[in-house]
Amino acid sequence: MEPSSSTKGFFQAHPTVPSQLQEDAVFRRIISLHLPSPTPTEALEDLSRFSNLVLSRRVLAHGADAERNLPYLRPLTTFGVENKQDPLVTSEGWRSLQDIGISEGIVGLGYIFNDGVRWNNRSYQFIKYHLWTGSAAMVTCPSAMTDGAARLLGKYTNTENGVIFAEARRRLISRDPTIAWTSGQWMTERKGGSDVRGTETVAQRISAHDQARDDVDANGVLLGPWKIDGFKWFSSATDANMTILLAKTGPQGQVSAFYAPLRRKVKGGVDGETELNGIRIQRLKNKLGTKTLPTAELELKGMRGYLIGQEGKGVKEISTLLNITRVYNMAGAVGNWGRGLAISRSFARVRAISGKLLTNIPAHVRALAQEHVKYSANMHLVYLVVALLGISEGQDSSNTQAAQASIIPQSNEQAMALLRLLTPMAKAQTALRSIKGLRACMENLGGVGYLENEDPMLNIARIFRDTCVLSIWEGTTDVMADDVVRVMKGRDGQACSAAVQSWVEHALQVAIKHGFVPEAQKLKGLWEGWANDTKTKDGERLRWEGRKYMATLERIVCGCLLILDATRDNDPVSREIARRWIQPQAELYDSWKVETAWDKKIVFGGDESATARL
Ligand code: MFK
Repeated sequence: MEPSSSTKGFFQAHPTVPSQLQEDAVFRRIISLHLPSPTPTEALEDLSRFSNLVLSRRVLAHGADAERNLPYLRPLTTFGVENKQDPLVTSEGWRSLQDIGISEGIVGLGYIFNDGVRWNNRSYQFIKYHLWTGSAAMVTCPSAMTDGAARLLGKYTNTENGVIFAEARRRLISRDPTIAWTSGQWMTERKGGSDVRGTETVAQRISAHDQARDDVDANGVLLGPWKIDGFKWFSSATDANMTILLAKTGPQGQVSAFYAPLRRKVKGGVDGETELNGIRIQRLKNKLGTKTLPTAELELKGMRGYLIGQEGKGVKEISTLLNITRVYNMAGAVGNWGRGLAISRSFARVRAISGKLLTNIPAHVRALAQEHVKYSANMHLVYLVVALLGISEGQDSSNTQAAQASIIPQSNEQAMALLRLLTPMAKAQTALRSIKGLRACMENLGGVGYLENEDPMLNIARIFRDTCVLSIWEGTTDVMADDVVRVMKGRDGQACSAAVQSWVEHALQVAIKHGFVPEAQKLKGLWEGWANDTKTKDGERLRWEGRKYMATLERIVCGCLLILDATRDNDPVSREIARRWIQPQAELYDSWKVETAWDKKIVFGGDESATARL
């Protein structure tokens, strides 16, 4: 829509956020790196369609509806009796976005193996997810837990209750919204979120005699032989079909993991009537962001479920799920940030100050360029972790440019070691950086950025609010630092260090061969310090400085990734980004005007209209 004549001096046109597939140079490089080379046409067509869909009026209207009509509870029936049937109300927009995510395969794509093309499904899934997250009004949270639950249950489909787990998994990964399920992940209790050993919820095995034949879930499947009582304090996605939860078992009160459907058939009910499976929603949380997401306090009284894996191994079991939700967390962070930057670029192309477009104001472009360097580094980090996750599940990245460029490690052992170490670091760093980055994006739009816009296309404030949670849930920054230290000081610490060392050394050889000599020296020094400290300092000391060690590891790994990417084709902008990331404090240019010209190329790439005055 054209602005009115009174605003014309400030805005030369209405800002229109372009498809990130066309316009986000970093995203395009990630696609070319991590999808098979040459990029399959079917993938490009799907991404092209989807990149337009996520910015369509229909999808944005669903998001706006979900924000306007927040979930609420109706705990009592008309006659004041507890409403066990349908106490939670969600919006049309929320449910529609959930269905779109399901049918687009936001979870399912990770599990569908293509015949013919060798393909890392995880890479493709998360590339699509990058486009989705800024438009999805947080249905990505249940998607993350659904994916993690599918992976966990998939490990146990050949066990005693395997048929039940297999059926749940089939629904969790389905792309048909009429049969697909979502899952919750209930760990956090009043005693604390990070320390799950303090779990107070208890599960007791009931005798076969006490299991009535008509104790069945909403689909007629027998309810599990464990009765679970307790209280869950922060339970996201209370509208899910099932959950994975932790509860203590046995005389020693060891933490075990359970599967439980959320609904069961009402005994004697008519027409297949169902109710919650021993769950009372005490209240919904009132949060800074993620408002569309029904996060609740739940009282569990006689909830019925099935044990997953070995009794007492609940933390280990649920870590399968956690490691996947942490990948969603990091991909969500760079996805939201990428949307914020796309909005910032589109705004700069139309906003004029004293007759000059923001694209021609060096200070503005400089700040944008600094953000683009960090975004680029974090994108490479996230999509390495994503590829490693796929490899850990038996998928194949060997026919990608990432493999040719030695971004993908040579051996599986090396890949597993990198995955274990980089997951917590990447989760923590991308969350912190994207929160800061989106704050800067709000500022890029001036007052408009601070508005809770009715125009959902430009609502960076909403994206910022939703991003703030990413450094908190799924383990805070300190918990992630603690996890990194556990890995380095644990039984596999030495093997892990050796795996990272050989990956870094190879990257440094490539760097020197391609003229990144000072950068290679800098990274070498950082790596030697990191490796030496993590070997010689004790765990307690390392934990005290945990954030510093994560930031240094990020600098090293992202530096290597940016170099390995840039040397593929010697793209000048990519080389520049690598130099800036590795030596952020260095004086790299002869004059500020030269620096300004590079800033513009980093932000606007080959966009002729924006870079015309270089
Ligand atoms: C955009 C979308 C994003 C996602 C949305 C999700 C919605 C989120 C809702 C939530 O917030 S859910 C709750 C989030 N809570 C956490 O993330 C918990 C944070 N705390 C931790 O991660 C702690 O490190 C942990 C609870 C795991 C520590 O517990 P313990 O009991 O001290 O664990 P311990 O003894 O170190 O490890 C037990 C076993 O698990 C060990 O294996 P072994 O028995 O073989 O020795 C560990 O190696 C293994 N383990 C622990 N963490 C692991 C792991 N294995 C692999 N990966 C890990 N991350």
